[in-house]
Amino acid sequence: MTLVVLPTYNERDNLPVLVDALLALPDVKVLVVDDGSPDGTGAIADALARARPDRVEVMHRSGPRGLGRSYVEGLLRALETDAALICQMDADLSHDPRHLPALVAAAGQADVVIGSRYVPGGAIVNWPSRRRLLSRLANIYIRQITRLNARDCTSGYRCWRREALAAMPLDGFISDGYSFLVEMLFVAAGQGARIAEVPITFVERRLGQSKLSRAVLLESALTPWRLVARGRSTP
Ligand SMILES: Nc1nc2c(ncn2[C@@H]2O[C@H](COP(=O)(O)OP(=O)(O)OP(=O)(O)O)[C@@H](O)[C@H]2O)c(=O)[nH]1
Ligand SMILES: [Mg+2]
Repeated sequence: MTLVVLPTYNERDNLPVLVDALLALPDVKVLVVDDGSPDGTGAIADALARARPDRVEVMHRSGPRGLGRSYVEGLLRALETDAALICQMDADLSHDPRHLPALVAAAGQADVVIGSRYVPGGAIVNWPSRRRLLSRLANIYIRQITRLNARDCTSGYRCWRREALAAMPLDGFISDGYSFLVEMLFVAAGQGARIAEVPITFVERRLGQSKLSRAVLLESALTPWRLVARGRSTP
């Protein structure tokens, strides 16, 4: 069984479409981690779970919201299930479920598979050139500092073998925003995980709003340095 963890914050229009598409795939279950969305995404997720209790589960967070914290809680819960593969993806329809079978297939030969915009065949639809440049530069920056090999270190579309995920000390992670994704790859690579990439077409969200703030961007700029510093201080 493959379990897909979906962090949500104000995704009321996107979540039902995404969950429907995911449940159309065989052997896939969904875990929604909602951060007390003011737009009522949590209640919509509950309704989806009531309709398909065998395949949809919802966690409701309270307290400070955060993508990283949501992932920690969701992934730890995912590890309590019998899922052999645990996936993560954005809930704003930027990550098309039609790519999921390719990620799952590649996990036969890898510990983590990245749905990648920056390998041959990958693409981005509806991003202005400024946003493309920012993402490109972010990846060059991260690769230079962390020495990670992956082309797309910031993609949130991934498929993990459960053993690789279980080996990571998720509780001890230092980042909370989007850089949580970079930290996951960095820790996995440090543990010798085999990292693979398969091309995806990323489509910018059409509904709802981005949560990319200045604070999140700053954290993303600092995290690679903090990761290598920590890497040097622990044997
Ligand atoms: N649980 C939780 N989910 C979050 C939080 N911030 C963002 N998300 C979810 O994380 C995913 C990615 O967030 P987005 O706002 O789409 O970020 P982005 O893709 O960089 O920005 P856009 O290009 O504007 O979509 C979406 O499913 C969001 O709902 C948060 O604080 N808590
Ligand atoms: Mg998005």
